[in-house]
Amino acid sequence: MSPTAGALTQIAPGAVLLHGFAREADADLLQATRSVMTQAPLRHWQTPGGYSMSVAMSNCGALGWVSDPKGYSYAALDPVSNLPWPAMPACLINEYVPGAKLSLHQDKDEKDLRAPIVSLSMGLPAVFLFGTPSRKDRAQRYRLVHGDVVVWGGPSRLAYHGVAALADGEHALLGRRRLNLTFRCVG
Ligand code: MD3
Ligand code: FE
Repeated sequence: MSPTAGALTQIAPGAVLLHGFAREADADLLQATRSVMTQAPLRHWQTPGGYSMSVAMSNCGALGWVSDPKGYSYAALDPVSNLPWPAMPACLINEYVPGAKLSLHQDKDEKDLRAPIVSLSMGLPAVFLFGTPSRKDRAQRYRLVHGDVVVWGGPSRLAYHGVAALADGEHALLGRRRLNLTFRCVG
């Protein structure tokens, strides 16, 4: 069972899980997200290691996160269409289909690491892995469900984190997938 909507879980100093915080707004959020994904289609970026990511990504706002064999960056244009990203709500959109995962990593491509990252989960539940700023420390597991919002700041901003391979399932609103939106101060 997930905690009831409105409950808070302190994950670590600077990291708070707001259970079901965005659930009532889900239809509006999905509509806005669909509009972004129509303008800037989801893409499987190539990593510097030469792999194609299982997570599909889109962006909106002034700068969007992209990757190619030369490295990661925040770019003003979608490298595929060469068009600017759709207007705010400024965020990175990740789509997970069953089996898709995101390996343990730190988010440090943003210019001002004092700003927190806010994430919103929609659709199928995910097992979120949350470690510490040291790669060697074992990661804790948290279940993130539809409508959950997490704020990651302060001492948690540089923690290693990832998403375990998505389990198959069917979500009433989103279908067979999970969307994750992250709002970040990048420029
Ligand atoms: C903790 N996305 O896009 S969101 C990512 O569910 C990313 O798609 C995951 O990690 C996803 O980089 C997790 C939660 C999140 C985002 C950024 C963080 C947790 C974080 C930055 C620092 C610490
Ligand atoms: Fe991340």
